Amino acid sequence: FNEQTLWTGVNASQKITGHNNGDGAMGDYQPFGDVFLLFPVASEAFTNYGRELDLNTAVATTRYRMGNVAFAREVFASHPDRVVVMRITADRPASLTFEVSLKDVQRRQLAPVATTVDADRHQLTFAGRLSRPPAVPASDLRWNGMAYHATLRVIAEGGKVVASSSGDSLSISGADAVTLLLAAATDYDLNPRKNFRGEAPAPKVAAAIHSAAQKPYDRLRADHVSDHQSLYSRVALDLGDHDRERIPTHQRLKDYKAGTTDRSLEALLFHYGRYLSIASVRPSGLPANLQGLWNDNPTPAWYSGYTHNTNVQMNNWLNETANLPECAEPLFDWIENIELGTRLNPDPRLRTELGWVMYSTHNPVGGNSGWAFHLPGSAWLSQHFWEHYAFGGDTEFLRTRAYRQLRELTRMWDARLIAGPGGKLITPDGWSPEHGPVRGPDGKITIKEGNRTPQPGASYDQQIIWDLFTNFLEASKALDLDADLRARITERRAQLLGPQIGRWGQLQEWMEDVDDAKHEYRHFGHLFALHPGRQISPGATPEWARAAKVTLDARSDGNVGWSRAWKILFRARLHDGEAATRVIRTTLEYVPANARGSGTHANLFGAGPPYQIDANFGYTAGVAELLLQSHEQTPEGTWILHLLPALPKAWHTGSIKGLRARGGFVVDQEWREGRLVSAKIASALGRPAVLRYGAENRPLVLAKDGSFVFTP
Ligand code: FUC
Repeated sequence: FNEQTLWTGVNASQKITGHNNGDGAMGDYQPFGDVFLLFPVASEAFTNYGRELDLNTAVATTRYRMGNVAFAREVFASHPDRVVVMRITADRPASLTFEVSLKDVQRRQLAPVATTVDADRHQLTFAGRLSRPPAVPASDLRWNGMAYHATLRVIAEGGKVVASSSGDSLSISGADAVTLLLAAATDYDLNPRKNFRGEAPAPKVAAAIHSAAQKPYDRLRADHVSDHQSLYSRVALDLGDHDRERIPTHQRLKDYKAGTTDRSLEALLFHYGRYLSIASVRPSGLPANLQGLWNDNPTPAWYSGYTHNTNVQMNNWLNETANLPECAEPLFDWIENIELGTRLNPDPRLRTELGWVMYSTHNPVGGNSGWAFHLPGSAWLSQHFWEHYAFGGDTEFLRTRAYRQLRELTRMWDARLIAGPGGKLITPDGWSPEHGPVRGPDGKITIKEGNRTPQPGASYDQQIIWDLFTNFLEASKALDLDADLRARITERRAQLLGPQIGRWGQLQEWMEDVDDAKHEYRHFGHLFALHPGRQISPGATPEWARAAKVTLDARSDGNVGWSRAWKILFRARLHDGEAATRVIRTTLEYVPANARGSGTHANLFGAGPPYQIDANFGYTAGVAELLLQSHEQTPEGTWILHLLPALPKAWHTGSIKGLRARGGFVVDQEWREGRLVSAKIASALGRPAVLRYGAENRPLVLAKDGSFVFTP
């Protein structure tokens, strides 16, 4: 169970070293423990077995029959009550007899952590502190002693609960119904100044168990459902094909792979991304890591941490468009924490006079893997601050948090730029994740994965800097600040080396025309300007857009999960619903449990490989982008709300409610036979907009909280 978080810990002033696959020791996001339910050996066969997760309620249910008794279990993780709740019921009285145990899964303590039994309160508890193995010197602060605590309370209706003979579990016999409450916590705090230590976990756990135990099960469930629905119900997508919804998901995935049409499965995966974000990211917590918060592996891939050259960003795109701005908030705390952590870090590469810089990967305790210094990473992350303002219009957020990032990073990049070919401004030592050109002894250039030789004027850097400058210019205008700097940056932006079209019609990844049309690679640093940037669009820069298409066409519709999701977004921005449809089909390629491959597992987790959640979040963002876009502006800076910009032909009839657009709008759309029937636009801010549908552009002026129904 990962309701609460646990890391083995890296001190703020340390960096961790290692390779891509975590060894479980250093700053990984870790599984916490296990709950075991041990039932007597079945005397009769199970029948009618089924499991489901209801995305509308965020409750998971298991049902089965044994003999003439029907059993059911419901499980949910309650955000308002800070507990994981399981309710076990049977349709005949006194049918529940089982043993429950709770086990620590950490192995990095000096002494094993035992579970204690409180037979009076029907409670199991373990508490530990991660400590330093004898072989590790005291100076090694990576073993920073995080404290953790978990308690499971058994509430039985009818029957008896006693400590079992094994001494570390509870035995329930002859109960009518049982509710299990599980609370877990650590003393983690996202604060490098406090060495990531905060309140002790035991009182937090005791308080959560105590208050949850006062509530009847139905109340716990209702509070959980209403909390979930307050976020989940904002958006609704209907693409038809409802008759397939009765078929088990793994079967639908198999049928889909065999070529069956299942638009409702495509819609389900969209909703699942929203569900996952709601279930894993809430204000004052952490942003979703590479596995969301569902890593169950003590040696997780890439430390179950945060990679900032695509993955963290992809985890967050849906939060703005798919109407979950609350779920975007932890990212800002997280970015500010990395910034602070880099200032406390003695690593000389992290010293800057202006702005701040970072590595490509971080863990939640201030460590970085030391892998791939990532100069434009902070500028890319600052885009999220801008977007949060662009969508939500919170001027206070812009003034107090976003603007500082945009301004300081703009000043940093302004100072770093040098004159390149033709007097254009270029970055002196760029990179395109995660590969680069190498010149062999014969003078021949090949693109080598992992190569990080600095590349002046790399498109990735150039495009991120353009985006940063643009966001700064708009923010400073909105706040009416720094007119002089704005004038300077306006000029500097115009002098930046822009996207270049190469010898095979492609958008160049590097300043020199060295792209290899046969190099099928997962990263697209050079398409940043198409998405999530806004420098390239089919309407405003048709030649660059054509070149971006050539680049995309040269790579497959497949590759790792997150790469597929990004391709949906690129195709959406190119207004190409048909190409996006091809990528959607590859995204939903079924990957059986424990098989390695890219696509979707039976529980709908994106298979990286291995399982990586950016594929899920990116897919949801991609579907939203196919149906509504708002990143383009008029020359006066008014956002253009582009209705159904890339509707796939296969989704000929449907509706979507509740997507957000920049400028503080929420848009509902309904279409039939591929044509928009009507769109309702609601304005939260009363700002002007332009409505675009096909070739039609019409200005829209709405009062604050006003709305308008558009029929083409
Ligand atoms: C980047 C990607 C990998 C993986 C890792 C977590 O390094 O290139 O595919 O997603 O992050």
